[in-house]
Amino acid sequence: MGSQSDWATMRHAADTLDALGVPFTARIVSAHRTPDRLVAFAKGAKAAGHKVVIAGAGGAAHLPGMAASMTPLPVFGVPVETHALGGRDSLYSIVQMPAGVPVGTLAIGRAGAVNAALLAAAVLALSDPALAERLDAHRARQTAGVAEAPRDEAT
Ligand code: RP5
Repeated sequence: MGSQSDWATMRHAADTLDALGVPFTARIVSAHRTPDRLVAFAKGAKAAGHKVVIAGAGGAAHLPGMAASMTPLPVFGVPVETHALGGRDSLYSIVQMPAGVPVGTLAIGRAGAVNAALLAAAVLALSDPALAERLDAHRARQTAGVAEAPRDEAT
């Protein structure tokens, strides 16, 4: 993620990966404030053993696209919600990549962070049958948790 301030959003990706038993590393890598760290991370990500990159950033959110330009790994981008523009700035900064350098762009905020983790897990599950089973179980629990009718919220 681009900043400590992104962690409130990106921790939902981390929590989801934890729940699925997917190991990960969480790092602050700013495209603007720590560009050398970004280059080192992105260029070394595959050799370091990473399989998928989830990049969350807000505002002028260049992190996912720049990371994608320097690694052959799949990159999923999470637009972090911003005070100034509600995260539309983040979304537009991440989603409209030029043809040839893809970033799989998710929804703004928590939903995007959770779904980035689920997508990353789905990619990894293609070559990990045990993880595929855990993903199926996760989906089944989610389905079972949806009530057939609404109830009044507790006050
Ligand atoms: C981006 O700027 C970060 O991804 C963050 O969402 C945003 C604001 O960063 P802070 O000023 O809160 O560190 O680079």
